[in-house]
Amino acid sequence: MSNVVKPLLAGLIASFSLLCAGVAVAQANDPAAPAMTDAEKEAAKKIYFERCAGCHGVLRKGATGKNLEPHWSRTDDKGVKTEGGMLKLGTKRLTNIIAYGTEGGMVNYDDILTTAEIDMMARYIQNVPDVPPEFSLQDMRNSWKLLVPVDKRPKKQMSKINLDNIFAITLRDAGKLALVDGDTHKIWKILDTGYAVHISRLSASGRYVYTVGRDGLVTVIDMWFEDPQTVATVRLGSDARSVDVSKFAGYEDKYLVGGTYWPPQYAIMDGATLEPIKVVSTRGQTVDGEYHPEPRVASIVASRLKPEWVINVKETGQILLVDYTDIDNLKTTSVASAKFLHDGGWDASGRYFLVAANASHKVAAVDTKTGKLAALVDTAKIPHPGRGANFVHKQFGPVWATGHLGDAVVSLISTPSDKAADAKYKAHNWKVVQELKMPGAGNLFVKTHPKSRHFWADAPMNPDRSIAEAVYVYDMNDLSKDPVRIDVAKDSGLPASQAIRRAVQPEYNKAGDEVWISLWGGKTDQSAIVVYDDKTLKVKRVITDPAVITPTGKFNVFNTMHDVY
Ligand code: DHE
Repeated sequence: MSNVVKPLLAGLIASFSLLCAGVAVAQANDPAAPAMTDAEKEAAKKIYFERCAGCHGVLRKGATGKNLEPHWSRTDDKGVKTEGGMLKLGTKRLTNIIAYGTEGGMVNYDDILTTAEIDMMARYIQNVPDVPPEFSLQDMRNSWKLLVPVDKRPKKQMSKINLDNIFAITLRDAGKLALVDGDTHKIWKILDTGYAVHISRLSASGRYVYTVGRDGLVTVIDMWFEDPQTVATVRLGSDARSVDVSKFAGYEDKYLVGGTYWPPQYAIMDGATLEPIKVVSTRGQTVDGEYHPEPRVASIVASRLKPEWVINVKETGQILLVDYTDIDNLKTTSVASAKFLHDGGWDASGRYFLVAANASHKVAAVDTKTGKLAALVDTAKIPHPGRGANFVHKQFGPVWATGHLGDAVVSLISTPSDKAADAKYKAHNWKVVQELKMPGAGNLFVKTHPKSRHFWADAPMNPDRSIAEAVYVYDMNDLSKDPVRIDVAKDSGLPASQAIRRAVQPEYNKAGDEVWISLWGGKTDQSAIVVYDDKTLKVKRVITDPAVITPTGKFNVFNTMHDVY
């Protein structure tokens, strides 16, 4: 055994036994790795969790981002072995990559991290990854706080606010959620949540807003109070992205399910109180037949056709259809698709869920009626749909759209329809029928509305400021026309800022006549939500306030409840 492998193995064995014991692990380090003080290691660990783990994984095995282990080796189907790793790249090269990004899609951090922090991160990733502790059902139970029991909550809505048109808006770096009245454009309430809430989802009743923070904290907010209140919280683990309620008739809001990145598992809770009921691990085999120790739970949606959740497991490429009618004897269908499942949405019929297998450059479509894979569609690089967007294409009939992080296009995929009049489109089903040209790569979200003929796409991850601060609007009546560029940062009227203010995530109001865009600015800068008239594409309102810091995801209550997109 080589001198390099020996200490690594010892480190892994040590971490494995501690992992089993559920204890935080201090890893043995490779002597070839650059030295770090304990304080530097702690600081780097925090930055890694906040900025890097989402794409590269806690164990650094890679997903949307590359493998960042000190050493890695892989053998392909022909038996050819390749070796690599951070130690091979070395501090200088890694410093450059972290500072300036790569053409492969890694963003630049020179405007987010200091030179000293970049150097520290370059050294950190040459050291053996830290393995965080496991998190059991009992840990969840210990973290659970029922702040207002169900019988102490209002029996009816106490305010006159139009709840259907409330927007739940993530204030990412502030660790808060703003509830904004979509009718008056006024902030109704700002509530504390977990760190960098990732998504908000609505109860089937439209009364409760569920949030999930990157730190794994789930909160449930009751909007029936005169003044909305957080009524329960629970921790799912140390890193999470997704939640949804049960939506099948007779089970509405009975359960909540939450997925974690770390530990790799999902948890089922009581929908009204968040009391933990069951935890299920997602560790196992990838669709390529390798064991993966960290298959993270990406998007989750609730079916209305069956009492099931669609749970997408990123690294294994398995789409789990989890039947929640008997939680003690849980029945799960595993649908093999492609690796690196991420975000996705329903087609117009609500039968097929389309999910990006992002680093495989594919979209997987699962047929929730038959419980089988309907299609694996090859697309341009790194599809990133958010929930995608459905509309009827003049030439190709019903399509579902996704943008791309890695390519300057929006892909339109033909989806099946039961309508006799749509039979003529059948030959196109599950094919990319058109690619709409974008000004550059770096798209994250697309959106339209059944009442609109406009189709909106952002490009917040594009390194060019003039592209990242704008959104692009296509006319669905004539998709051969270039999109209209809207400069959201300029329209906000906010003073010039050093940090790029990324225009992110178009979201319609309930009526489908306004589009709200977040300006995701620096982590201490006052920012804004800019509201556009969907017909005229003119600014209708700029919602700003000192508390509006790093707004990102916005979730209109009605559209989120009814999957309108
Ligand atoms: Fe997201 C959805 C994961 C970075 C804003 N994001 C999702 C989903 C997943 C995910 C799995 C689907 C949830 C669902 O539907 O159940 N996101 C990740 C990451 O792993 C990643 C790449 C890195 C990370 O560290 O988290 C990442 N996401 C971001 C951002 O940086 C964004 C732009 C800003 C932010 O607030 O963090 C961001 N992600 C969003 C939003 C959605 C989302 C707004 C929901 C879109 C929707 O319309 O439903």
